[in-house]
Amino acid sequence: MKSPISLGQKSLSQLPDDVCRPTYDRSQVTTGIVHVGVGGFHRSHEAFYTDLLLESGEALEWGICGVGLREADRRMATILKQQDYLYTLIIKHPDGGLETKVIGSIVDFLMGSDDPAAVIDRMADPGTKIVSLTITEGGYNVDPATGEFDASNADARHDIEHPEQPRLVFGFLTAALQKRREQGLPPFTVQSCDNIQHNGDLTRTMLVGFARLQNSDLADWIEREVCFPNAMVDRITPVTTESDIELLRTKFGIEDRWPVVCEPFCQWVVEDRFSAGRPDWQNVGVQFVPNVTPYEEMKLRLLNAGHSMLGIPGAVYGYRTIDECVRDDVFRRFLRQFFDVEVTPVLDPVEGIDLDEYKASLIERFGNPSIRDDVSRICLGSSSKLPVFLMPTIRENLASGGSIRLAALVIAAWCYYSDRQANRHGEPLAINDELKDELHAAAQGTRDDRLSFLRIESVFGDLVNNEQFTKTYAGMVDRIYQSPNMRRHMQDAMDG
Ligand code: CS2
Repeated sequence: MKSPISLGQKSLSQLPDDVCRPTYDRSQVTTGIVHVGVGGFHRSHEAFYTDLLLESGEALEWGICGVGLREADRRMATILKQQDYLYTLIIKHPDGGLETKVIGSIVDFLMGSDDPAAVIDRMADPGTKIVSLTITEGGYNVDPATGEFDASNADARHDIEHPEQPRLVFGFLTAALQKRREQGLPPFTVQSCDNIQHNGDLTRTMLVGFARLQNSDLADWIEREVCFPNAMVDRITPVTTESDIELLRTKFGIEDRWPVVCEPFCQWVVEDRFSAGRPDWQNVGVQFVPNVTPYEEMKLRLLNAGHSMLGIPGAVYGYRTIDECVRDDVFRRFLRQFFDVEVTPVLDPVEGIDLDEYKASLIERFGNPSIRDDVSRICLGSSSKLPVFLMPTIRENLASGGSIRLAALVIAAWCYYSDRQANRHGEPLAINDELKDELHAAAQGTRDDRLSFLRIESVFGDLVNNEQFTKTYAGMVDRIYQSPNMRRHMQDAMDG
């Protein structure tokens, strides 16, 4: 067999014919977008849409410069650089069909910790029109008690005192906006691509809150001049595995050290408010709408919550992937019942969307056997996901007298998971979460106080004071601790 071709600008023309690749002149592409947090999702979503747009040959000023702010980003920075910022997107269809597409829209990458000034300068450059973010639900530094910027965080305190050497994204954005203002440039748009309701509004509150601690005049200017469009983003992007790398090598003859895998489905619904113009993303399938709220709510409360409703009990039961959960009839019916009985009654109608079809399509997407989305990816960061994905549904059901049984069961399963750190067979389950220690300690308290886990205020707020919830929850905890056979408890919760 011929040896595989190392992915890079020079080798693009040698790739097999069935691999799509950029046909635009990448040497002419300039940075219009600076993106903070280049992981799998950015590369399957915004960079994918932007690559499609660059293919039209008329938008070469909209290239992307990636930015990493954490040491964990260094591996991505190094690999992308070695590959001239190219990577392969492997789109996996449910029937096993594969599409491979080399994406060329990322044209540069900077590490904030190596050279903060370079990142600030790039954001402040007149060519930059948008700074977009995928910093995860936990990255917004929200004080759970007030909903405002949490200034007690050590990095935040550092950034307030050292405006030129920031560590947090908000420090970088503020420094760059300050620079643009001094130079009489219009501000860039700050575009959040994280799974948070009103992600733009939240980013604005956090950034203005941070900036106010440094310079209140600048904070006023940001509040007045910068646009933060809300957006709903969607494409299931599992963690890349060694076997994906091997597949590219053996089946396509490509040596790519960090390809991205995703499902065929892709959606981006964005409010059309931009401070300094935007790419014509509408030409490549992005929807621009005046108000994204109903779309966001539908996606977060059904898709994202649905993932956790399978992934947490699935992990405890001993399943490895989401599609494995969906193939189990009990798990699949549990998910559908959660959608129909707990979410739908408290969801606002979404114009132009047939909710029945949407729910069915989610179950089909989750069941895509080629995606093999690991339950560990879903369980990761649950302490910042569930307050966004699941808590609003629970709160609204409690207020309206609706059902909370299925959600309570999953929270009880999460407590068991955090306590034992093992599945029902005793095999280890890692807690991968910023609140790891707190989750574990609170869950361990369950033996003496069955509501101990619910007392984590930053996750559950005052849920522990709701008797209707705690009664149901305590019963679920008892059963799971007696026997962690989640499948049986899911069946019982549906029956009861
Ligand atoms: C998942 C999301 O992280 C999670 O819990 O629900 O990453 C999900 O796959 C994406 O939002 C799909 O658009």
